[in-house]
Amino acid sequence: MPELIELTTAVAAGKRVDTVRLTQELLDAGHSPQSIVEQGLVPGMAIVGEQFKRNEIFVPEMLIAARAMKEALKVLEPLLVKAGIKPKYTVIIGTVQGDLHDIGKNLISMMWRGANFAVVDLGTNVSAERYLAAAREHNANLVGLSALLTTTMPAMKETVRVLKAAALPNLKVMIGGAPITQEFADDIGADGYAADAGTAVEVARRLMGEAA
Ligand code: B1M
Repeated sequence: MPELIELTTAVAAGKRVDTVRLTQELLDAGHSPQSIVEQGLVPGMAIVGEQFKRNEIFVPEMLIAARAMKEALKVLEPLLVKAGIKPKYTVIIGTVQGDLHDIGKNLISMMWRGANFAVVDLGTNVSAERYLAAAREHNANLVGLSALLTTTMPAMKETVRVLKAAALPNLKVMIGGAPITQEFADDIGADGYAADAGTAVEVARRLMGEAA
């Protein structure tokens, strides 16, 4: 039976075929999809980040690791997203303007779908105006903003400002991403912050007035 650490090593090395195989084998061995993501795949991307910071690898290697992770998430997605009854809440999600990182955002999107939210995913590099237009069009209950770069945190602040200025009834705004903290969320007036995908479900439910 494979160990989660083998999956971490495979994704960090960008070994797509091994990553997908180990993901399936861990599932078959009884590991939950959540534990595979949180204890297998995410630590692999953290290793990649550290290596990049130390100039041991460069953007192409990061991309190859990201591709391996995405393939593994395709295996897990149907299990994370249960076929549910009609969703009660509509949420918009996207990565803020200037930021192209989408793995964390995709993970939150999957978890929210699994929690029976209707999710409209705007992708990456989303301007404040696009978030607002989508919130209006879909009569959204929640807008989720993701940012992975310290340089795109100002775009997050601007998006929160634009959404709050529009004063759409009952619209909540939630933020997250590696450089984001609760303190930053409080500073820019976001209604909620979550550090990871599991907490993102709890926080979204709480913002909708549901028990987490
Ligand atoms: Co980039 N990158 N990257 N990158 N990249 C980071 C973020 C970095 C920390 C690496 C490093 O230096 N150690 C660094 C940012 C430094 C900083 O700003 N302080 C960095 C850099 C510098 C860059 C470039 C500028 C590099 C360059 O070109 N010189 C460039 C920027 C491009 C751009 O966006 N304009 C760049 C490019 C890329 C790739 C395209 C090669 C690739 C992205 C591929 C893709 O996403 N499709 C990439 C990758 C893979 C990474 C790392 C290695 C991994 C990111 C990831 O997917 N993590 C990353 C290092 C790291 O994070 N340790 C790094 C796994 C994912 C599951 O975690 O996204 O954090 P994460 O999501 C988590 C939480 O943050 C949270 O929940 C998720 C699940 O637990 N969360 C939310 C996220 N969004 C949320 C929203 C919520 C709630 C929670 O509510 C709405």
